[in-house]
Amino acid sequence: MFWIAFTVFLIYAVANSSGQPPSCPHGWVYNDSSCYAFISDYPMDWNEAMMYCRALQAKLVEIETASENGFLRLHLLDNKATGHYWIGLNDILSEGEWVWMSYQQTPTYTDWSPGQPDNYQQHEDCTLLWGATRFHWDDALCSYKENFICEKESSEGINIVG
Ligand SMILES: [Ca+2]
Ligand SMILES: [Ca+2]
Repeated sequence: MFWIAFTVFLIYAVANSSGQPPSCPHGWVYNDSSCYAFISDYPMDWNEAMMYCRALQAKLVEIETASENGFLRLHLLDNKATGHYWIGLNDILSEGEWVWMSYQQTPTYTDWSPGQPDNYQQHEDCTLLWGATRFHWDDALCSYKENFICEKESSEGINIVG
């Protein structure tokens, strides 16, 4: 009996010793070195959402890979999220030239909904994860009040000295 208990303890200890646990602020969700806040209680226009994330030392989410995109969509679908979620992609400066907000970088990965971006009525410059297409992307009016997602780096592996 002792050995069974000891072995169980060992397996438990080994399983939990693989580095520091990823660290995100309370209420944020961890994935692959980033922390995400899904904010649906205070719908905001695109600019307000960007400022709100900034105030949290974060940015409006920037999606660089299919795996990050898949994680976000799955999280929304799993949680039966409704509405739409702003992301940090826009073509405000130059129509049709989409850039991620923080470094004005052209996206290397996109996941537009069928027929999007359509710049409907020549006024759609901001991007959201569109509930109607299970959160594939759509360009929309920046002034719409929508939910949004903030992203920041997790504190995993960062040693605070002093
Ligand atoms: Ca990202
Ligand atoms: Ca559109």
